[in-house]
Amino acid sequence: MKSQRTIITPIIIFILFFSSNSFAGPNSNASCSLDMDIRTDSIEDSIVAYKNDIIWVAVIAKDVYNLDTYQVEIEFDDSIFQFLGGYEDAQYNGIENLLHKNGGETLAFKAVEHKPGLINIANSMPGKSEKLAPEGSGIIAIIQFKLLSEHSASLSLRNVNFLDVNNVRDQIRQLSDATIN
Ligand SMILES: [Ca+2]
Repeated sequence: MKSQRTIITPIIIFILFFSSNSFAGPNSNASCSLDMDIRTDSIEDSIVAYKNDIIWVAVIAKDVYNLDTYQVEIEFDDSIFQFLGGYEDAQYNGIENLLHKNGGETLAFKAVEHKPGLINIANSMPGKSEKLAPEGSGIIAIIQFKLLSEHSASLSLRNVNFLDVNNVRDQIRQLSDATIN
């Protein structure tokens, strides 16, 4: 009995150490939110809009560290929102993607409606450069919707993953949803 315990204890310690380690990467304190008004610098988590309005929603990453790659899903009621398109940034409006902050390039930005009511967003920097990978906060996608109804409804973030230059993945737990009224 005693010998069994001496074997099991180090295994448990190893599992605890390993699992806590794998959940606490460099972006474990980062967060992600939706800004319903891209014309202002502050984050508006709700906006008043009407049927047939076109709305531009920014996806904001906050407090990232050496961000290299991200994946984000937005869930919505497709009887209220019609997905029109997704963009990496809006440089004509002076809005630059966070990954471009240090002069880096991006590869294969995508924002597609994977199935009705679920948009899948992904973007990445080619190569691995700590110099180019950004710290801090900024826009990581801009999504355009048309409103099909007058009902209030929400846009929800889910399955948000940030990867740093060493491919360490953090699933982002601090997610803020947004609403239209
Ligand atoms: Ca804003």
